[in-house]
Amino acid sequence: MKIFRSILCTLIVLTILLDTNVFAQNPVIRDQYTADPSARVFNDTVYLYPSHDILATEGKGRPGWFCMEDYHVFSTTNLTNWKDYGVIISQNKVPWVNTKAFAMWAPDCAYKNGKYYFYFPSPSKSNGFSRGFSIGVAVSDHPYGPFIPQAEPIKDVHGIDPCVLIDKDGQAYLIWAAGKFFIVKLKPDMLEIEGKPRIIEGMPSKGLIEGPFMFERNGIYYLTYPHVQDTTERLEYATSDSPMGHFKVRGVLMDATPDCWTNQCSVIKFKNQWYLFYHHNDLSPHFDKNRSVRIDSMFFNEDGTINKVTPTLRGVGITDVANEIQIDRYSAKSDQGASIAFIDTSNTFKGWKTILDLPEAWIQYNSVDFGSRKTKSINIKALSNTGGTLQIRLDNADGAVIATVTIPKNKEWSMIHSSLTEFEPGIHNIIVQLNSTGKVEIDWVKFE
Ligand code: FUB
Repeated sequence: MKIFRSILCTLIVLTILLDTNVFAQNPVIRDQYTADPSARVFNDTVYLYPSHDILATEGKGRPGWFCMEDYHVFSTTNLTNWKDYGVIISQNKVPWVNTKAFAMWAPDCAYKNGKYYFYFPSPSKSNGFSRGFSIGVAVSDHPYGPFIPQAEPIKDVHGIDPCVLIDKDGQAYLIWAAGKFFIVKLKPDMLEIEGKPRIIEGMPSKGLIEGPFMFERNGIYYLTYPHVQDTTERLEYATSDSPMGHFKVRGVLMDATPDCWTNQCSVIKFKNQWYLFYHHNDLSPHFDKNRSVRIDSMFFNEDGTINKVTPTLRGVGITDVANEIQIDRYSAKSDQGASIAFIDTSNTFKGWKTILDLPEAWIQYNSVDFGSRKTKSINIKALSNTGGTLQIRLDNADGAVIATVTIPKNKEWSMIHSSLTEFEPGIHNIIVQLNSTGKVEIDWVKFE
């Protein structure tokens, strides 16, 4: 009976975890901080292995600095709806990790011969925090765990931000940062290195480099990495015809921003499109050690160079019309009268709102899938201390107006329901415009 009850409890917990629906758009995870995203495609599903930033508190990490004690893994099949599988590794479950360090930094995951290998850096008990990081491995039968950590870190590897490249011939390479970038072959067991680590030559010699991520496309090996060229990290990339180098710096992948000192990225090809996973401090604008993962599309030129990626709020993926559409993650907006703010500055995890406060101010949200079943109405979660009128239209040739909604004067957020005057099947960009004077705040819109 006891065993049966415990199995039942485990199943319930698992079901809750697997059903957790994390938000779409940027940032992609909105109920916790995530950073240093390592994205991998396993079995047609995208898995995201980020660092998990938390706020240091008394006796837990160093206030004002990075603080991480565990890792979660997330997955998606459409880049829009994410599942959180919960904690896969925590520092107090790894025999070799210094549990006073709270420094479970950027990880990666690789698949080989039926097993998943999760690589993560941390100061070790024997090294102590000041003497640098070691890199350990945890092994699982599934990309989402449970992962069993090895008793000791990888021998003769010292540094942070591990990345594993499995080459076309099946050879696995471990790459990491320790002032410079290092690379070494992994033995077939994926747990030990083969030979001596080599420095990757050709990298910038001035300004910090870290977070290496290597991938291959059409015989070109790309090495992406954050680099402090000026005052904060920008993403750059280098190329080579071999994983071992020599690499040549090719350019900037994403410009630096003043608000977030770090950035780190990974690259995947999923359903014929290339994506750049990176981070910013969207949910913590005043403390850049609490970061959030973003995704944007990435495009190659014919000669194999990469177009610089412009960060967006809209991110990627097609939003189902029946979802709560967070138009504050916009694709475009009018220069005046349209702004974005946190719903509650004391709890940023509640997300953002759109504020329209000039006649004809508008905001546009791209790629909403209306499907083929007739959509009849719209729900808008709104707040207005003046009252106002919103017009909802499609960004197509005839700019079809699909709804005109009166938002009543109200001191509280309320749901306003209105019929659609038109329906057009398929994928559309939607525009929400203020068609009156006054001020209307919008949390989200949703169609039925
Ligand atoms: O997240 C902690 C560290 O910050 C990472 O390991 C670095 O690459 C930087 O993002």
